[in-house]
Amino acid sequence: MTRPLSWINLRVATLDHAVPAPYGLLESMAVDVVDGRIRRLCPMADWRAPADAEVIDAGGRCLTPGLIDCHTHLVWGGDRAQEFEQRLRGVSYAQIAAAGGGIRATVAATRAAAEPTLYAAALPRLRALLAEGVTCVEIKSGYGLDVEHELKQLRVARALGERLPVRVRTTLLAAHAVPPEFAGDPDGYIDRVCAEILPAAAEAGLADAVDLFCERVGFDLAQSRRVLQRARELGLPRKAHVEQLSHMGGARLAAEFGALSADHVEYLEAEDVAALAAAGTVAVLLPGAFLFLNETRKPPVGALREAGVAMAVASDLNPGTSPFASLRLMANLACTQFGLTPEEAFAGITREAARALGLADCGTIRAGLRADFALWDVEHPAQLVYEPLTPRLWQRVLGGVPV
Ligand code: DI6
Ligand code: FE
Repeated sequence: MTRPLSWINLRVATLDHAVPAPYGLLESMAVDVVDGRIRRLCPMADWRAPADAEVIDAGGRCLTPGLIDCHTHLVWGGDRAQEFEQRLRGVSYAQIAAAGGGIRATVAATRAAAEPTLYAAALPRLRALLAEGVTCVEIKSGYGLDVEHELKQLRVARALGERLPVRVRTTLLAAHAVPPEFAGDPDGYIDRVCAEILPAAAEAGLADAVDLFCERVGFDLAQSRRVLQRARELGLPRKAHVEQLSHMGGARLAAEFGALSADHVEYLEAEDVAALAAAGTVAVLLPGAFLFLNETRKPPVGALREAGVAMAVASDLNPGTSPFASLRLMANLACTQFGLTPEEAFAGITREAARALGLADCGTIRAGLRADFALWDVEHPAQLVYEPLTPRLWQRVLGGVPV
C-alpha cells in the first residue's frame, strides 16, 4: 500500500453523468486517493485529512480526468513530407495510395526499421501528448502487414507504455492496406490476416482490440466482415475505420459486430446512426484527418447527438492524414469544424474516449475509478478546448502518482 494522497482546494470537472452541472463541475472540492484509485471526492467543508495522507493544495485549480487519445497510429517508420508536397500540387490521397504510395510507403519504412528505431521515432510524439495531459493512449499497428512486423509495432507500443508514465492500449490493424506481396489479391491477404496475424497477436497478448480500414483504398465490406468475425472468435474487442472517404456500409457492419467504436464516420447515413445507437457503438470523430485531407463532408453530428450516440474525439496521429500530436487541438477542431460544443468535445477526449476503448475505470472523476487525472492552470475546462495550444498543465497524475 502506497501512502494516501489528497488534493485539496479544487474545482473538479468530473464529467460524471450523475453530476448535473455542465462538465459535471463541482466547486471547492477535495479528492482522496488510495492505492491508485479515487477513494473519495468531497466538498472542502466536509474534508478531513486521512491519516498519514500527503496533501497537495491545488489552490483552486481545475482537476479533470486525464485526457485519453483513443485512436492513434503513432508508431511508424520514415516520414511522408514529400507526399504532403505532392498533395499540395493537387494529387489526392486516394491517387497516391493507388500509385503505391501513402500507407504502403510507411509500410516499407516501418518494416525496414528495427524496434529501437521505431521506439525512438514514436517517443517525441507520445511525449507531446503526455505534456498536454494525456494519461491513456491507444496505439494501432497497421504499418507492418505481416506477422513479424505487425507484432513488432505492437511490441514497441507496449514498450512505450512500460517505460513512460502513460497507459497504452494496443490495437491490431493488420487490415489497414494490402501489402505489396499480396498486390491485386486483397482476399488472399485477408486469409493471411485471419489465419495467421490475428491469432499470433492474440496468442502473444499484444492486442487489446482489432481494427480494420473499410474503404476503397482499404478493404471492402465482405473482407471487413471476415476480420471482425475472426476477432470475435478470438475474443478480441472490435473497432473499425468506416465511412471516411466514401459510404461503404462499414458503420452498420461495425454495429452488427458490437464494435466498441466506429471511427471517422464522415459519410455516415441515417440508418447507420440508428445502428450505432442500437449497438452502443461510440462514434470516434477525427477532425485532424478531415482538416489535413481538406475534406468537405462532415460527420452528421446533429443526428448522432439526437440519436444518443456517444461521440469521442481523437488525434488519429499518423504520417499520412493526421500528423498532429495534440489532442486538445483535436477537441478545438471538433468544435470549429464539426460543430461539437466545447463540453461535448471535452467529454470526447475523456469520458467517451474511455468508452471507445472499452475502459470502465477511467475518463470520469468518481470514487472507485483509477486516479488518472490532470490539474490545470485554468478557471474552467472550456478554456482547454478554446485555446488548445497554450500549455496549461500543472500536474498529471497516473494511478494516483504525480508524474
Ligand atoms: N485512415 C486514416 O486516416 C489513416 N489510416 C486509416 O485507415 C491513414 C494512414 C496513412 O495514410 O498512413
Ligand atoms: Fe486512423
